[in-house]
Amino acid sequence: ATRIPLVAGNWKMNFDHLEATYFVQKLAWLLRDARFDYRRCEIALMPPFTSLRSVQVLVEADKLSMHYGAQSVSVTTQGAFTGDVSADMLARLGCRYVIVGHSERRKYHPEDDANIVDQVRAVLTAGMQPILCVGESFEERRQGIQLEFAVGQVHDVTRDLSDAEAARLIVAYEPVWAIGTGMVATPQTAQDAAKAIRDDLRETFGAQVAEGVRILYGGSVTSDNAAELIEEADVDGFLIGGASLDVEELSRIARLT
Ligand code: G2H
Repeated sequence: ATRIPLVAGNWKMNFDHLEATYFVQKLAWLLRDARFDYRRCEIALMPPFTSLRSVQVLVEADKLSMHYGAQSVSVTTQGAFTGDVSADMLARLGCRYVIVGHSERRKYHPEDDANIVDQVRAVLTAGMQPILCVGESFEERRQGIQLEFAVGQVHDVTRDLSDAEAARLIVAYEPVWAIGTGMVATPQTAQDAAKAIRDDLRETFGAQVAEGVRILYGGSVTSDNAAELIEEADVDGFLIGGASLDVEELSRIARLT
């Protein structure tokens, strides 16, 4: 299968709507100057909710070949849920992706596996694609159970999906010890996890689905390590936090991917 790599910038709680506008324009200019081929590598930005509309307006007005999405979503469709944003609201803003189950959401908000299953379901129902984040902490790695752990997280959340739903899934393997620490996983570590996840998807959903699902690596990705990580057979791109806040750096990573 030919999987088009995805470079996704997870801005976390950074960039208001004006900063987002500036960033997207600058990124588009940099990539145009570099004659970047968006068909070879897909680019997506995940701004905070408040900046999504600005990104949408710019992408539509300038017909930019970038995609964008949100960092989380409500599991309910509408009603008395103060502070929540529904999947339909995001879909109507033109979002293609929603990050689900990022370790920071699991840590700072009550997002457990049951909630994450419902988020995945909400995203799919609204016609978008979930970027499901999984990955072990240092403790699981120390115990040598990192692969079972990450595979188990994917398996538990996705096992009730239909094959057609699973085909729209994107998985981001983000070992918690590598997030924002500057301690990037080695290419072999990233490949081992991505392969184990793909093998499990193959068992559950068959070869066609498993070969099509993109598995990203996340955790301290920079332009210094992206090129060797993307060489790995089962690493199909990146979910990038810190380095995605520097427009020159993000454009470098996209060109290396
Ligand atoms: C992991 C990653 C982006 P960073 O959270 O999802 O962040 O690249 O800063 O480690």
